Amino acid sequence: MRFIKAVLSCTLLVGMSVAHAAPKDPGAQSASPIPVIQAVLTSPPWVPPPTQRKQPAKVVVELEVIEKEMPISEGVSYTFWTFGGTVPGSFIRVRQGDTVEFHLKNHPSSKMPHNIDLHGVTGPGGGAASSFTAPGHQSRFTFKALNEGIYVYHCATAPVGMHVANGMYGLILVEPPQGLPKVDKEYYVMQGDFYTTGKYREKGLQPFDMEKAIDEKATYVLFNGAEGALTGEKAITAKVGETVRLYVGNGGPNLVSSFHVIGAIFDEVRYEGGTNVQKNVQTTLIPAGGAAVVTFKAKVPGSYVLVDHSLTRAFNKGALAILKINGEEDKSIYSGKEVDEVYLGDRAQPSLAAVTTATQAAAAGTLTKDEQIKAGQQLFAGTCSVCHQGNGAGLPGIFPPLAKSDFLLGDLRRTIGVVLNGMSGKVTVNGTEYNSVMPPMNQLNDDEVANILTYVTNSWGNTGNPVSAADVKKVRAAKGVAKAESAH
Ligand code: HEC
Ligand SMILES: [Cu+2]
Repeated sequence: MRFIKAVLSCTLLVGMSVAHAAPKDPGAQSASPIPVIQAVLTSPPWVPPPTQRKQPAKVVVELEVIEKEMPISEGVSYTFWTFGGTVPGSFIRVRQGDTVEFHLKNHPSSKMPHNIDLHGVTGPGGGAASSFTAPGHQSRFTFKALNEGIYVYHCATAPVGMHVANGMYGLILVEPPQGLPKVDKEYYVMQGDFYTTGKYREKGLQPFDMEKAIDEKATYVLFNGAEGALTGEKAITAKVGETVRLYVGNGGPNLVSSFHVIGAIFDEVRYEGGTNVQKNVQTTLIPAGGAAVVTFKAKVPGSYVLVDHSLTRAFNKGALAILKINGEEDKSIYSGKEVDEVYLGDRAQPSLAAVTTATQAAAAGTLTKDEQIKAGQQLFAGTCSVCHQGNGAGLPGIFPPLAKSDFLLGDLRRTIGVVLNGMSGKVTVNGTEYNSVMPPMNQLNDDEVANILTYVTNSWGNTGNPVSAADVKKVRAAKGVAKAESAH
């Protein structure tokens, strides 16, 4: 529905006029006029309709740079620099042989100058040299789309890495003259890595961290510019029997993507965005500043998870999106049972509103125990329940219980230490010995640990005082000490 709306509103803007062509234009019929067409641009995940033109045209593209604050994760915002107000920028679709008149505008509210380098342009800088545009100005250049393919465009203003890290990239499709084979659904997905001074999911407005960017230590790796941009209500969809085509780009600035859809095999991949087609592909590598076109038929209903198969990026940095396929089961292909919720935890559908409420309350100094418990419950589901189970009962012989655990309730400082530093070796809980390993959970910030433990110490029959972020901070500072204690 959103797609139709986008296309309709764009179609109204399409101005079609006819210019009497310069006959030297090689792609054009010598005497016939070249149509002048206003390009239809779409916001991700939508793709403009096929050009369906038999001849080249002069296509006018108007793209505006807008610097704006937008959510990057639940309760976290970031000042993005965008082509067209979205990350990735507007999708541009032209036909091989078209002459593209490109207008780059830089909104008056911008603080920075910007330009554009389109990988589909043949010429120095891919347009960058001709498009340097100060705030409140616009520039224009023209290029001929000589080669078909799917191409990345990006800002190339110094410091280039910073402009790109702030979201300045998108895709331009140059269709082959005969067009691409017809499919049922087309979507626009683009990966990017982001660098914030705060930790992953640390709340509030997060500034760009140049040092992390230079070290290539991404805080977030995302599809379409925000955690949850393509999950839950915003998941992309298809019906059983439909053919889905994804235009997948990678803006970088630094990381290459091992693009994979959990549970699907790509029938065809136009790898590196080129014209060769590879068939039956599980994972396709998309370099920074590169793109691919993947096509597959939706055969079995369910939730399919798009990931960068460098998996901590998917599960700990946000590189995760959902394709929801609706329709009839086909038991001859797959016996049933949905994607395991435990596998995805809270990642598939980040409903972390209570976490945001608690963070805001903590900042305002009004945080209540009840708010901590609600936030902790959501975080526990995504972080701890996979082992200790949603009801805190653990699993016999492997994961000790948190419900009514004498160990946990006996020494809160020690318990905080277990969460931050992990645990290994023998531990006795309610008279039963466990000898296993819990990995450190030190990716959680002080607020998150405090809220989780307030939830844990006030659930399943446990009762206790709230744990404060200050308590956690103290234990984190005394890391070595806590480790020694928890080993006993
Ligand atoms: C990957 C599985 C795993 C995850 C995730 C995990 N734990 Fe554990 N946890 C364990 C194991 C295994 C032990 C026992 C370690 C041993 O035998 O030395 C343990 C021990 C504990 C203990 C001490 C023993 C007890 O039952 O009181 C506490 C407290 C605890 N975990 C809390 C948490 C909390 C809170 C989280 C989420 C922030 C969490 N754990 C996440 C596996 C896990
Ligand atoms: Cu820029």
